[in-house]
Amino acid sequence: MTDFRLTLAQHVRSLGDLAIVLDQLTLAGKVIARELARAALIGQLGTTGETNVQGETVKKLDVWANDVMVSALEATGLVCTLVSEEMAEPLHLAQHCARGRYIACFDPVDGSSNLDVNGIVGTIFSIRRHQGDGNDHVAADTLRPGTEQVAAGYIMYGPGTLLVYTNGAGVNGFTLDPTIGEFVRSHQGIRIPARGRTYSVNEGNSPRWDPSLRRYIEHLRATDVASGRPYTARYVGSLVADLHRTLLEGGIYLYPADARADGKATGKLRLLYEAAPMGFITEQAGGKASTGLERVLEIQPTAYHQRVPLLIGSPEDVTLAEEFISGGR
Ligand code: AFP
Repeated sequence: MTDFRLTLAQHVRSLGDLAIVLDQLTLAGKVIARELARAALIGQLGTTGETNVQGETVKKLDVWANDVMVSALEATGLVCTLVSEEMAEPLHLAQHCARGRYIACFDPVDGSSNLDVNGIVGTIFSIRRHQGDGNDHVAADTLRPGTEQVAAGYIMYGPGTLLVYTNGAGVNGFTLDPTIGEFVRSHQGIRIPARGRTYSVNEGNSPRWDPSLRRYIEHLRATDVASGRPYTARYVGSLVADLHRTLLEGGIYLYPADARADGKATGKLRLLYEAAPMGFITEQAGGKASTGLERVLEIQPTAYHQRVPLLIGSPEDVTLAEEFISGGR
């Protein structure tokens, strides 16, 4: 007998105009998934030869997917400000601000260093209410803490295309069934285990870490059967893939601050469209997201492309990491 499961469109139906925004994001996800699947055949791999505002090499698909996201959100008529990793300044759609109700922050293709090797990448999005009452663009309206998000999610382009989102009422995952073109619920009420057995970090950076963080990772690698150690290391280099595994299986993902002088001293990941949305999703699944010293969702942003250290995952694992970093262990 056919198993009729809930589609994403049905799941968001009661969310009013937010449903329209989420629906357009799913459309963008389908279009991006299709392009990724044939990118090597249509000349879409490789770089544009330019660097973005973060000084990173821009891939052709970064630019292309950014255009898709902008078009999809613009078409809703409900989003008045768009902040993207691929745009130095926010795109302000003044014509939508009178009735524009939302600010969208997104990373169109996160983990894009995986693109040319057919690795897993993702799209991350964060939606907040536009607090302004007119069509003026006020930075203070866009630079708001993650606690004000009304929805956040990611689309993971792996063997299957999976959309995971929260609107503050738990976390659900929907897998794209390409035969019917619908995201169908595959992961209901995702809850992260209180503790895991896996850590996920770019250990190549360890010489530049604070000694407290090196001690924490050494602690995870030490054998202690009673507390489930040693942990196993897993690192894809794509936040979406590494966080998705962490959400389902538990453990911790870290991109800490390190001592480089190239702008990464405060971490690598971007607050508005990486750390804050992933923090919202993880908290909604029962986990924690921290800089090591404070809750990510409570950070007051000061710049659109601000970077923060990120420790995210199972609550007991993140709490232990915080204890090491704050000097309590
Ligand atoms: P890219 O999109 O430039 O590949 O960056 C991906 C990312 O922001 C995040 O998805 C990864 O977890 C992290 O950076 C990987 O960074 P490293 O390559 O420095 O480990």
